[in-house]
Amino acid sequence: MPHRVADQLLTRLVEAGVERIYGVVGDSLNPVTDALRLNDKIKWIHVRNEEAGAFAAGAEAQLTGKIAACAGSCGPGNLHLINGLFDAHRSNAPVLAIASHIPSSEIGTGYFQETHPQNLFQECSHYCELISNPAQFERVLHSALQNAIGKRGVGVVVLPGDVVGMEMPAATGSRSLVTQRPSIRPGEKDLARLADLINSAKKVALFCGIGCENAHDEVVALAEKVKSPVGHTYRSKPFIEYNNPYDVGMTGMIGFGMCYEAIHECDLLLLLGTDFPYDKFLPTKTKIAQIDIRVERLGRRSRLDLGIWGDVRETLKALLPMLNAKSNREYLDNTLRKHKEKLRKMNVYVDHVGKRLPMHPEPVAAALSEVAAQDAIFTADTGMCNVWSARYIKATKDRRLIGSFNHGSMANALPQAIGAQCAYPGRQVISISGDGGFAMLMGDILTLTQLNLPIKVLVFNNGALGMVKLEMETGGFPDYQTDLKNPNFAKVAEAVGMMGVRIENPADLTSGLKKALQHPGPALIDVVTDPNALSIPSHADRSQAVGFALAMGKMILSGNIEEVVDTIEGNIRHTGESLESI
Ligand SMILES: Cc1ncc(C[n+]2csc(CCOP(=O)(O)OP(=O)(O)O)c2C)c(N)n1
Repeated sequence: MPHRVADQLLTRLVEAGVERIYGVVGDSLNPVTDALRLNDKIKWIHVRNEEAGAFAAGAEAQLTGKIAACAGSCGPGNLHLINGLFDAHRSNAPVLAIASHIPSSEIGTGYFQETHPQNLFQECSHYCELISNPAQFERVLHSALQNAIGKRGVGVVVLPGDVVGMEMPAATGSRSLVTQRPSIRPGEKDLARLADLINSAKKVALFCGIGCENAHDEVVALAEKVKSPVGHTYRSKPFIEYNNPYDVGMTGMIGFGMCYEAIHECDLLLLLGTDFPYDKFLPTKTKIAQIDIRVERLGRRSRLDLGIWGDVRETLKALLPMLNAKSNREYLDNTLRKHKEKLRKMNVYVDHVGKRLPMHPEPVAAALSEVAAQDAIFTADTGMCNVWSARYIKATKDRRLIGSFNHGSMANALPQAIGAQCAYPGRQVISISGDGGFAMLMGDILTLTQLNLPIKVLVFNNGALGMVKLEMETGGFPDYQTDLKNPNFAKVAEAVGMMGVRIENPADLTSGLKKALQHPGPALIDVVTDPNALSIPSHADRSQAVGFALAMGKMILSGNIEEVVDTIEGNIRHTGESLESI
């Protein structure tokens, strides 16, 4: 049997540490799938939509830190990868995408299924090249892998079906992929300038991003030494919130707690490994220093007094001995006291409002956090369930939480859970979606039963594209086309061979969730919640209240009085006991 390009592809992927390829088989990919059939070191993970495959690969790469792979057949097959690849790329997840292509002799003729993947994937990759003949294969594949691993993002190889089936020229030997990252420590002068800034400031606040992923202890030590409150982004929540007496929550639209106030009331803000994009939630008058391993991020969100190019952990390790310990805890203690009070008010939605019908989403997330494993992996869809997850799922040392945090795509949670469960077969994996996001790639629940992946899928079934409804209302638009007519998702799950649990009453929450989580196979929990559940941002913006009033006024003028009453009643019900927290 000749050694084909397809066989060599798998050899190289195994060497790179790839354990599986997510995708859908098809025509031009046949030599690859045939090579897979004969290779026991790498598995094919058969998803129902290539987009799910790309999300799954991105999730695997984010969770393991290693390169993951996905593939799509020519034309529409690989085109489906694109949204998941954008997500992986923007999350700095090292992913190799194999975009299979039409026969090389047909390129440029308008052939059946012809697209130009090397153009299409440019924007969502560090490297994207067409392989036109076997002699070119090794170097292009190596470059795609090395770019994905080194620059952290997507590398794409475009492989025509005929080329991938051709015999490889004589073996060229391993190309020694470099996977070990260097640590970047700033120069002494920069460290001294940073130490001076911190030593001369009275009130220092920290705002932590994903760059703090491996720096929990250093961040807490810094906070302890200079008496700083510590805020964090959603993405860095799992790495910063736990075992952290200085934690003050998140800023931004989905934020909570005292983060917004802490970073505005300090006289020096340290941005640690964060590229938090919502600059209107960042201060403009405070002194700001930023540390990031990506130099291009320094200063692009806010004015800077000092930018430091370095790895957060390495920088803090070098910096800590240069700092004078502060003794005045007034700003820190005030902030922590107010934070505790805000958390108490936030929990009103769980303890009191949460007992009412229609069910509110907050007690659902809080109950899930209580019953989920201490090392569970959560994936959260874009939409309101992000708010509930950010606020009520508690971080622990070993829990992980990922979402489409930079790209902001819906329908990410279920396929990301597939990637998580494949990478960690022994861990509890919980996908959290809205009904809109879930339905968007719902076909892939079939993957759970087909591959017997014991994923637990929680759907907030509020019959609405809730986040958009809220955005419309607070933006002054009457909500339009946001209603969803849903089936009983638990019954759908049962029909496809999963356990289905439907929860309509808060009293059944804990038992229903436990039943699903204890089930050894895949399970779906369909939780019916209030479409009018409002989330109050950590820092309320007056224009949103004005927008809401305007939207209601417009709806009254167009005769939709009943809907207005429903919306307002729902929101009053929802915010009733916590209005003072606005
Ligand atoms: C692929 C994609 N399409 C559209 C949007 C815009 N969008 C953001 S949130 C949202 C609604 C989400 O609704 P649902 O999943 O039901 O969750 P809910 O907000 O109701 O909890 C939409 C349409 C998006 N972010 N991604």
